[in-house]
Amino acid sequence: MPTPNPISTPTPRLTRASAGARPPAPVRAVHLGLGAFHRAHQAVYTMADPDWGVAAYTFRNAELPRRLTEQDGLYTLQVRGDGEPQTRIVDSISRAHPGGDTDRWLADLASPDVALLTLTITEAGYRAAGNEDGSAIGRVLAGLRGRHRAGGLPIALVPCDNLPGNGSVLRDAVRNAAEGEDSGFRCWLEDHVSFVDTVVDRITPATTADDAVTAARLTGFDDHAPVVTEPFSEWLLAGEFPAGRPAWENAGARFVGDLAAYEQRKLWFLNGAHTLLAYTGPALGCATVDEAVRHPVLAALTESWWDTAARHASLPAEDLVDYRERLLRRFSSRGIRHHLLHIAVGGSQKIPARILPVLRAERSRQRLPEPAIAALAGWLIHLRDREVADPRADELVALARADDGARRVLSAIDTDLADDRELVTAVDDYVDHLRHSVRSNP
Ligand code: CS2
Repeated sequence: MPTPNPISTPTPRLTRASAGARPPAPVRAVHLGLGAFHRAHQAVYTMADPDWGVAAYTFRNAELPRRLTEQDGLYTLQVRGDGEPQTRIVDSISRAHPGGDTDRWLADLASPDVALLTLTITEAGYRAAGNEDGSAIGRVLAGLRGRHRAGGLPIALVPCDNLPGNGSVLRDAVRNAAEGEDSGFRCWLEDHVSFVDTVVDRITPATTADDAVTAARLTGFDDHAPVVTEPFSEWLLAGEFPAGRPAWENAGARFVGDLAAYEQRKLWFLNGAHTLLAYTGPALGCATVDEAVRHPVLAALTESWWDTAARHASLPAEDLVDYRERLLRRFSSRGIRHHLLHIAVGGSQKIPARILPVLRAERSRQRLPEPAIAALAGWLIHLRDREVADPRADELVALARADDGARRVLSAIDTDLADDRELVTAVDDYVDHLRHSVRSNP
């Protein structure tokens, strides 16, 4: 890596030649959902095995594949703890493509060299109707159909989104979408396509313009696609890789028999607290996670959420104590500005995975857990007052703005909870409580 250039010389654009990086590795893995998280997580694990290159696709962002292509797939990862960021040039992406490059997508998935497909398509991506070509599942199905026709070598599908049982969710979505296809293809799907369960973890906010300036200062390269992330990273996987896989364990990935307890810990403790803060923090004037956990009211709500979740969690109490301490350190880090409104996206998919299992367990014991009620009340305020990004936005906003909004919104995600009058009243009261807090914290 060259030393940063003096101001007068132009900063060289980051490419394999300028960075002295190895040539792109042969493509053996395909990724769908190229964004910051894939580049801070799976792509970094894949770097640990130089025999594996990734062809990464995105349907959301036409600009990013163009920028990455100009940089031969390279980008700077800035790992921000509390001190100066550590940088690393990531070189495992061999090619980046816009999702509209259908011929390339089909060719990659049909290729005998390709052994796996990883996905980060958001929680909502798994619910979209599969047989329309525009949905993520539709595209996966088209790719698998082509692979079957091209000889049908086996492949592993590795979803990396925060859903309970993400491997089974993907399997069901793909198999449902394949209903009506010929039985030869459907049998092949059963026998030759493996669906791997995963727990993924690395807090990775959206990149800002300042990040490119910092990347240039620290590396001496002009990088139009940098990524910022935290030091912590975890990847747990359970399932088969019938055509092989990179040695991800060399970068710390763990292959385990059963993920359920870890998945619950991640979804309830980390993601659940995120969702709680995403909907209550803005009401108390906080914009980011680190600001929120420094606010005394929100810090107490977070601890109370963790105490409540711990009553129903499968892992031993000591494990959870350590996990909570570490989470609090991760959330408080000033190195990362993780915007609450970003986490607030897609509540209809996130709340059922993160908050409702604990709430139901508490209601079955006749308890009204304040933090879960606060999360629902905050969501209601969000639906009423803000611009909502959610696959069910239109429906939810209309429900939230009706007279008995709390009951109606709950009925959209869980009809039993909507019939729970005590709960609905508690949520309504908490909306008033949060609104009063806004007035006292302008
Ligand atoms: C966050 C996650 O935006 C969100 O919903 O809760 O992206 C979270 O930062 C990651 O799961 C951390 O691994």
